[in-house]
Amino acid sequence: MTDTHVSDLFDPAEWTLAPGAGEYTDITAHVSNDGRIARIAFDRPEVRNAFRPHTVDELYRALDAARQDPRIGVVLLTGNGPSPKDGGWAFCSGGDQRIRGRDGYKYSDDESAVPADAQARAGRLHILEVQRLIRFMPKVVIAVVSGWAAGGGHSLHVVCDLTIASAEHGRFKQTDADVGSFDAGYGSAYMARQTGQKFAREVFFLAEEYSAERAMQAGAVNRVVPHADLEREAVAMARTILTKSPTAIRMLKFAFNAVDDGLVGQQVFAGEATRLAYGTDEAVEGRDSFLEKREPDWSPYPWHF
Ligand code: S0N
Repeated sequence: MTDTHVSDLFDPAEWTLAPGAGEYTDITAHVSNDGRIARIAFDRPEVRNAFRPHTVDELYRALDAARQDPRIGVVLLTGNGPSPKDGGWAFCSGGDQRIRGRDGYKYSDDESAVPADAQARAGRLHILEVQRLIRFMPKVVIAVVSGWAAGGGHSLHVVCDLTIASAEHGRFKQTDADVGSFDAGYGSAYMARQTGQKFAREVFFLAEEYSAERAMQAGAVNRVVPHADLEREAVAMARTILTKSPTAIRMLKFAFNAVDDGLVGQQVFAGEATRLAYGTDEAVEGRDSFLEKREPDWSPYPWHF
């Protein structure tokens, strides 16, 4: 696909190719012209944007690049479309079932394309590493659900901070139990925290399709908008978030996470607290007293109540 024909919803005037994105085959990665929003999209519309390990490798790299870019505050995760085969739209339909083996997913459906050093990376379920990257990056990740969110694609939208969905094409279905697969982590247990146990169990146990409107009623989707406006509305949400304090947003994200993330959640939140503390005169005195080989003078710093 050329850069000007990424997806029917993609506005080429808004975006430039992200650094290194020209090498990607399974995703597209762009940055808004002002450098503050990343748009990362599954680009396998002919299979409803199912991911193979190679897709996941690229997705991880693109997300990590966005994480490390200090200008970027919001990431839009979406699926390009429509399918050239039948016009269908998808956010993501999860793991590519054609290459699923007994110990995970094969690197590629084309064995001749597998690089020698990729053998050790085959047979993995490393979409979970992507889930953790989304969860722990100190930026807001918005799932922009342009069509089907199914299986592992359903789980990805669950783990994103916010979800905006197409009114006409946004469709949700958790097919894990249909295909002998199960996301027993964020995809299910965290979904139950969002929607309540009964709805989450119904979604997994019955594996029935449900609409974007129903997902919003259940608390799993933030906004449902006309399909043609989906990316424009997602960018507008991102622009609103970008008017806020970056430190406040990152502390809030990690505070929302902490209650469900156990000691890892506490560690992430505490790391941010330590970083803030390093900026105080009190912490600087601790460092300087060590370097100057003297006792610290804490007298200017009261025991606040
Ligand atoms: C998405 C569905 C509901 C769309 O139905 P629709 O619109 O009728 O289209 P189809 O005709 O079915 O599909 C069009 C073409 O796309 C191919 N295709 C669709 N999905 C996949 C897929 N996942 N893998 C491979 N191909 C796919 C179709 O075959 C068809 O191709 P052609 O035209 O050649 O016939 C419907 O397609 C559907 O139900 N898809 C399957 C959804 C699914 O079961 N996904 C896998 C679920 N499991 C996972 O994702 C596990 C992922 C994982 O790694 C994991 C592991 C451990 C812990 C957590 C996870 C996790 O993240 O979940």
